[in-house]
Parts: sequence; structure tokens; C-alpha cells
Amino acid sequence: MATALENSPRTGGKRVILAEPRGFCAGVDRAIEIVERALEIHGAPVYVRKQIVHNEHVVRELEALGARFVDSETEVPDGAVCIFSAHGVSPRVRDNAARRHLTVIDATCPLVAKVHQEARRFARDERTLILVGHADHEEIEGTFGEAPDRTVIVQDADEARRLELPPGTSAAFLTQTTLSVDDTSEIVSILRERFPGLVGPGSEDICYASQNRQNAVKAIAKRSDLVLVVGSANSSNTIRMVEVARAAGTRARLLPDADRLDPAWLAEVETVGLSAGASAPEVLVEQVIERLDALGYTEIETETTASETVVFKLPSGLQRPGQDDAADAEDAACAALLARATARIEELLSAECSRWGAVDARAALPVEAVAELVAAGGKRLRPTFCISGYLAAGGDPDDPAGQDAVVAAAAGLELLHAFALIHDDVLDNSPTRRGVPTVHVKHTAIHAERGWVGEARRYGEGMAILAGDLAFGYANRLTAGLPGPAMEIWTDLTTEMIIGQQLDVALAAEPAPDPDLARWIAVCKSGRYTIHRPLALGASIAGRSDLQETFEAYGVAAGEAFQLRDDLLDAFGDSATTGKPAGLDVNEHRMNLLLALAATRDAQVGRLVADGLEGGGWDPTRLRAALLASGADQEIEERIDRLVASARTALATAPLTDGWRRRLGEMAARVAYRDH
Ligand code: 0O3
Ligand code: SF4
Repeated sequence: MATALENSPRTGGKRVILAEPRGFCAGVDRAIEIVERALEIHGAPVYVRKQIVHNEHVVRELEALGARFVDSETEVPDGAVCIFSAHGVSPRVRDNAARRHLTVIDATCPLVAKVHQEARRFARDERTLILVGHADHEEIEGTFGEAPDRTVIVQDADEARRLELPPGTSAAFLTQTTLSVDDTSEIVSILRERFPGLVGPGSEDICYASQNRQNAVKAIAKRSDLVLVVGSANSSNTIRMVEVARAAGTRARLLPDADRLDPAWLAEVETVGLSAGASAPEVLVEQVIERLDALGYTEIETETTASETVVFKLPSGLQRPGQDDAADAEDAACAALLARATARIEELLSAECSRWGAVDARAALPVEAVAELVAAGGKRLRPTFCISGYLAAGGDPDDPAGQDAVVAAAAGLELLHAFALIHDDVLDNSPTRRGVPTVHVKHTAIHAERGWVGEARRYGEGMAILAGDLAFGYANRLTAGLPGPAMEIWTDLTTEMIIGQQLDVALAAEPAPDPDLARWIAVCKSGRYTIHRPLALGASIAGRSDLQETFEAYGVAAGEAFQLRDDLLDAFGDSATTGKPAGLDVNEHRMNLLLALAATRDAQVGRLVADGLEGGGWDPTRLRAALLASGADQEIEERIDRLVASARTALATAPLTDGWRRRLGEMAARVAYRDH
């Protein structure tokens, strides 16, 4: 973003100090590009709800290209294209748009979307949400709309001091992304003092761009007689930058564009500090520099306090042809290999169904049970990691032998997982999986309905044990031809998974809180079985043993985050989204990592766990309430954030392409922050 002017410093006159970083952030860049791409793809007009970003020049330029800006989605003609601005919208707006059959393109900045996700989480945990921000700002209107009945808005320190909540309220706070870092920290301290037990977001809501621009303005303010911040009057982050300069003791003014620079402001000003808000185009800064130059400010210097590399991907379907060819090619290669793995499973199971069905319809029942489970969906995480390991390691997507091996390994992993799930559902006594009855429950019901002899439950469980056994056998059959080093990984993986299950069962029988053992189980079952070993398997098929250490560090961290998310979803998730009943671990006395950590850190949770052990069972409702009151969910969210960061660190210096480093980083975040 360097201008010709700043690259050619001149000396002799009065001075301009340019702040760096300044101007467009990644969210604004993305939002503007979304409108441009939508116009190219759909043709004019496309409708934009509110200003796409708070800058009058940006809006005018997009209007000239054919964008129509409206105040409400209700003004958009039925069925037309409607873009939501970078500031985000409430669920009500999305509903209105759906009712009008609008083709919605969402330009909400991913960092604003993260705050919405946190609001939904706190609402789900039945907390009162204290939303720190400006009530009349679109971003706050959108976030507030996630949980209007349980959200209060606090705009400044005075309101934080005056806020009253009923005693015993379990509260959480979130903030607008563009607030002043210093003011917000004061407001949050007041809230924390007033409401002990208050929890906050897993990671800072004030975004990197707001923080960087405020720091840069502070730095130039110290050396300037006047600070000018280019941007529009309705831009929150820009106004905050003006306030930050003033708080540093320097005169400061908002400057919408060069024409509005009043020379009278410059009386007795030797040094002008110059920056721009996150929504101000660089061309406006260049025009201000030219104007200042004409007024005698001919010496230009840049003060850099941070460098920014953040780029957000465009929504799918909007990428420019050739813009992300490498990522598209990787996506296509992954998808093609995954499709082949699925086809391999279907081929095998359908041949087996015919073979055993010909003997007797009943002989095919366990094979059908496996096929139904595979067909019911699932995330295909293990095959995806295996194929990713292969491609990230440079495995040639066109080498037929390598391809065959990785497809077999990926298919084997999915069948191994089917085996684990079918047996796990018996162990957990789980009624549903992937939204449908589990194998043992389905066959127990069939037995009961038909009035067959013997115990229905034993029949159902017997069927599930045999279906699982078959899946395990098929998985081993598929992987039987793997090369030696890959076979060693396969053997380790299958054994670790079963031992992990065994320890899970043992801890359910004597559920003393033991976070170290619970963590070991999580590492074994999720870190290694789900992520590390599948990646290593793929890399090994590609002939790369040097990636094992990286994949171990990455997989163990991302896997623990995955398991912790699983525990959170189990305890507090919505069964309509997860496809399995909520609270199963608590109901079945599974001492998972969440419970083990909470029981050792919080006296009330510890007491309930201990009482349950003595009294013959846990009380799931009270235990869940105590978990929420202890803030364990919040602590776990923070731990998940740290684990995702560690997984990314493990990739940072690994011998991988930048594309794969980014991709694997995104995969770690996806497994850690999933909602099902
Ligand atoms: O939120 P703000 O008024 O600062 O919005 P701008 O000026 O359009 O800048 C982009 C920031 C944003 C979309 C919210 O984080
Ligand atoms: Fe996103 Fe921050 Fe830019 Fe707002 S200011 S659009 S949150 S990057």
C-alpha cells in the first residue's frame, strides 16, 4: 500500500508523518471485492444492504458500477441479489431475506462473524450478554439481534458503573470490533469488578486492524502537532483513531477528503501526522498528501509499527478465475480422491451385501448396517486428513499407484471409524447417530416389534457387535496392500484407538477426575487416531518420513481441540445439530476432559462428581448447571484457542508449501470450532 510519495522522502520543509498500517483492512478489502465480483457475475443492479463499508467515496464508486444501496432488505425486489455489509446482520435480517427469496451474498467480515458465534454460544449457555459498543451502530444491532432477550448494551464506563443485573446472574461480555482498546479495557475492568465470574470472548473481539491502526496513531501523535485521520464521520474505527490521538495529547481531526482540509487548522503546525481509517481508500490519503505538499509540508516520513499480512478468502463462487488456482487445484484433488475412497467403500459393501444376501437375507444384515451408517453422512475427517497428508507431502495426484494406496487408506480409515462408532454406541448406550437410530437400537426395536424369542436388547447389541467386527475386517482388507512403513502406522492407529476406548470405559466405571489420563485419552482417540496418524499415513504413502514430527505436533494439538469441542457439544450442544443426544457423556458417567478439568478446578463440580460416585449416579441437570456456573466452558474455549494456535505454530516452519500451511491451519480451526 506504499504510495509513490512516501517512497520518495523529501527534506527541507514542514513535515508529514504517515502512519503504517493505515487504511483498508482485510475485511474491507474483501467486502468491496465481493460487491465488484457480484456485479461482474450477476450484472447490475445488485443491492447492498446499508453502506458496504462506512465510506462515502467507496459507496459512490460502487454506485457508479451499478450497486444500489438500500437501508433495509425489505426494499430489495423479490428474488434479487442482496449483499449484506461488512458490519454483519441479525438473524431477523437473514429471515426477511429468505422470505423474499433474495440471493444473499454475505460480506460480513469473518472477525465480526466470530463475535456473532460467541454471542450464540453465550446465549446457548443461558448467560446474560453484556455487549460493549455503540447501540446505534450496525455492527452492534447485528450482534444484539443474536440474543435480544438476554443482551444489554453498555456504551461507556458510566453505563458499566450503572448497570444492574439480578444477583446470581451468570454473565458474559463481548465487544464491538472497532472500539478503543484503552477505553474498552477500562469498561471491562469495571464490569469484572462489579460482576465476579464474568466471562469474556475466547480471544479479543477488538480486531487486529483496529488495534494496529490505534497503535500506529499513538506513535505518530507523540511526534506531531496535529493528527489528521482520513475517513467518514460514520466510521466507528476512524473516529476511535481520532480519539486515540487526542488522548495522547495531540490535536486531531477527522478528514473525509482533501477538499475538506481547512488551512486554518495548520496554523503553527510544523508536523502533521496522517493516517486513515479501515474503510478509507488509499487514494484519499494520496490526495491529502498532495494538498499538504502544496501548503508547504514537503518532507514525508513513514512510521511503521506493525506489518499486516491478513487476507480473507472471498465466499465460494465469487473467486476470480485464476485468483486462487493453487487452492482450487488442491480442493479439486482432495475432493476427487475422497470421492474415489467413498466409491471404493460402496463397491466393497455392495459386493458383500450381494454375496451374503444370496446365502440368506439375514446374513447381509450387518453389512447393510455398516453401509447405512456410512451413507448417513459424517464428516469424513480421517480420510480427509489422510488425503491431505498425501497431497501436502507432495504426493502426485496423477501417480496411479500412489493414488490407489491413498484411496485404499482413506477408505480403510472411514470403515475403521464405522467400526469404532457402532461399538461405541453400544458402549455408550447411545440411541441416535448421524440423526438416525444406532445399529443396536434399530435391531433391538425390530426384535421387540416382531416378538422374537430371547432378549431384544441382547439381539440388538449382538447385531451391532457383529456389524462393527465386519467393518473392522473390511478396513483391514482395504489396507492390506499398504507399503511397510504405512502399514506400521495403520497398526499403531488401530491399536491406539481401541486402547483409548478401553480407558474411556475404565474411567466411566471408576470416574475419579484425572485430567492427565483424560487428556491422554483425548490425545490417543482424537489427536492421534483422527488427525496425526491419518496425516502421517498419507505422508508415508507419498514417501515422506520427514513430516512425521510436524504432523505429530499439529495433530496432537488440533486433536485435543477437536476432542474438547466434542465434549462441549456433548454437554451443551443442540442435538438437532449434532445428530446425537446432548449430555450423553454426563448421563453415561464418562469422565471426559471437560469434566475432569472442571472437577479438579471447581469445588462445586468436584462435589457433584464425588457425590454421584457415592450415591450411585451423577445428576446430569445439576452437573451441567454447575459446569456452566464454574466457567469451565469458557476455560475450555480459551484452551481450544491456544491449541489451535499451537497447531498453527507446528506448521509455521515445516517443509510444506504456503498453500498447505494455510490449508492445514484452516482445517485445525474447522475441527476446533465446528458446531456438530
Ligand atoms: O465499524 P466501522 O464503523 O468502523 O466500519 P467501517 O468504517 O466500515 O470499517 C470497517 C469495519 C467493520 C466492517 C466493522 O468491523
Ligand atoms: Fe474486519 Fe476488523 Fe476490518 Fe472490521 S475493522 S472489517 S473486524 S478486519
